[in-house]
Amino acid sequence: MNMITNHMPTAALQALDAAHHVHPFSANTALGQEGARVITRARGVTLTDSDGNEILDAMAGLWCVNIGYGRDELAEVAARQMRELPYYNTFFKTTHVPVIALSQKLAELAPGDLNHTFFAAGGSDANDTNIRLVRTYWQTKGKPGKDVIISRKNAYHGSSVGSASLGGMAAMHAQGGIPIPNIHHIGQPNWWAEGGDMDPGEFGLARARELEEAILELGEDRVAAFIAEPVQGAGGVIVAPDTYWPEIQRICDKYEILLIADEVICGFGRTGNWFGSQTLNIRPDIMTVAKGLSSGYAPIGGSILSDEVAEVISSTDFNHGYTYSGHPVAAAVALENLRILEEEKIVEHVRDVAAPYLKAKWEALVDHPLIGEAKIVGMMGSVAMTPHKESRAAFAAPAGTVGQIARDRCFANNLVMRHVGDRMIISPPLVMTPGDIDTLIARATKALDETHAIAKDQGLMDPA
Ligand code: PXG
Repeated sequence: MNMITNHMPTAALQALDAAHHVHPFSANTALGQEGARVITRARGVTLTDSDGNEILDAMAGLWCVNIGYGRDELAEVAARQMRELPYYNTFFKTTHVPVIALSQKLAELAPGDLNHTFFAAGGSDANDTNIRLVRTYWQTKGKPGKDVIISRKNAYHGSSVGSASLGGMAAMHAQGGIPIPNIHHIGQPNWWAEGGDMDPGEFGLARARELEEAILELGEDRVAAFIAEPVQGAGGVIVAPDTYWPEIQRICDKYEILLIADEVICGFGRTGNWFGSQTLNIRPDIMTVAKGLSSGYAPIGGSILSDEVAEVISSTDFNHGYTYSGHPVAAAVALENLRILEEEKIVEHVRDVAAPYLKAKWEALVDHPLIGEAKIVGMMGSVAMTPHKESRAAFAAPAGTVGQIARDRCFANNLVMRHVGDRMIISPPLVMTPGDIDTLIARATKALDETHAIAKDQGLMDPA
């Protein structure tokens, strides 16, 4: 049997990695010189690396391992499905049992009349589907001019040409000729960084009204849809002020545009409900899902459509699909993941136990000398590091300088906590116990103390 095991010394694995593997979102030459950390196994909420270090994973992989690592049930379901039917397509008048069962289950779990799923292999391709889908929807309804999609600066919707165009990451738009035409970006509801002298409520309203201004400026007859993450994830876990989402919903209701909630991170329990749209009380026409759908055990994503959107799309030949749309092994794994989430009441565990416990400890980090703001919704949180809390100042050093130090101190303390610029973010497995959360907070605090000491030593505590 061809097992891929940790059979070489770490340095040899790192050298081979540097020689032949091109990492995503990395400066690969510099990474090759430093050596990538080799992760060899994981159980529960803990990763093990090739040197035997045990690391608490407060990012759930890449925001996805909601049920935690090492669940044999998923491995067994995958093996069984591979033996029964490893692959078949759903293009040419065929279907199969796993995709039928998963579609039905998603219709049951998704709110309102979101009852129909178009499958992809992840979030990027699901959002590409959404671009083609909303434009085809309006074309089919006799309004081909409605082809502009409004999104937000600093949003993350994926890395393909279409989904990265939807996203609002300036560094991504600087490479490779994106965004594609007819994508319009409005401001993000990031009060800490951009709120100026407004109070958070005022600022939330102002940012939501940018949607209305954009619709009026572009013309309602040109706007197809608005897409947003209920809580921005990769942008730094940006939690909008309370005034924001009700106003966005009002605007979407008033004008004839589709609301796409990108639930790739927020879905499947992350915010304390099955979907972030429920936590934020929004009524999307389409939800993008991926990540927590399979807890990352198999690549799968999709677009969940309302009855009305599905009816319009189904009335035409939608010329779109992926080889792996509804892959039977991924669908079977996702279904087993949903069974575990449901039967083990993991969403309830988040809502009633883990999230309230984490929230109290996370928000107390605001008393740390380096932290100016601590935000958390369910099991996704962020803290903003600052040299001067009162003025919400950024550091004089380039954005991310202190963040990178903090990230490295976390790793040194056996904690995976990410940085986005100078914000530190977490998105741990949903199955964390209060004991795991105590460990997380203790390691995070130690890493922040060390970061503060280094920043002072290196003269990095000057405000911009
Ligand atoms: N939408 C959202 C909201 C996401 O967070 C995608 C779409 C794209 O999904 P795929 O499966 O194509 O990756 C994502 C993915 C980061 C990071 O640095 C975040 C994601 C992916 C890679 C890195 O936080 N989110």
